[in-house]
Amino acid sequence: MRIYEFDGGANPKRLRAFLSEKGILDDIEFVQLDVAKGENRQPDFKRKNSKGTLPVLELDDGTIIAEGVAICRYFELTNPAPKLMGTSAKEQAIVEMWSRRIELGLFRFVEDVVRNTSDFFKDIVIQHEAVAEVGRKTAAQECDWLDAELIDRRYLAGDDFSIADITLGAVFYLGVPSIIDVESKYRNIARWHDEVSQRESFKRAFG
Ligand SMILES: N[C@@H](CCC(=O)N[C@@H](CS)C(=O)NCC(=O)O)C(=O)O
Repeated sequence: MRIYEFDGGANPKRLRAFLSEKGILDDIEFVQLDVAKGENRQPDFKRKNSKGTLPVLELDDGTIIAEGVAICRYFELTNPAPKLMGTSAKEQAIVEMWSRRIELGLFRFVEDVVRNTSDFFKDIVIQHEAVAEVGRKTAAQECDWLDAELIDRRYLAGDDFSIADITLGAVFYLGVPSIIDVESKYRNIARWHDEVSQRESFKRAFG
């Protein structure tokens, strides 16, 4: 099996952190594609993933799995320990709830800011300052909400570290510190970040 990725992308980094938590990061072959040069948009790669996004998992039988969380789900089932997506029905649903809240909320809006302001993306996406501005303001609202949620919770989904925390780690990697001053404004998010940053998986993927 191999994983196609772009070294520097937040979505591939999230997958790397997940694989590191599972203890299998070093067992996997990674193939780098240069997004700046459009290698992920070439016909050869689009035959594997017509969306052109990274990461992509290619299994030994040729099966292609795109979407970072779908790839994580595959590894959660093939390498069950440690559990990162919950065990019981209730735990799995709570982890999923938090994953979606972070991905569809903070991640998306921080990504809007980065994609609409960074030179790296200027030839890759249509950029518009208004989208960046909405992203900045909405990301700040998301942080207001998240900080209050984290007052009495160690990790996002409760007492156990999960993929939801990894996704929030990817949001930090993507650019939260430059977009929002977490350290001075959001005490509980900063406390969470200080703790998870000590994990080997965060150091390897996001460090
Ligand atoms: N929903 C996808 C998003 C993947 C994504 O946007 N990946 C970025 C790298 S972080 C990418 O491939 N960008 C290049 C492009 O869209 O051309 C996932 O979760 O895997």
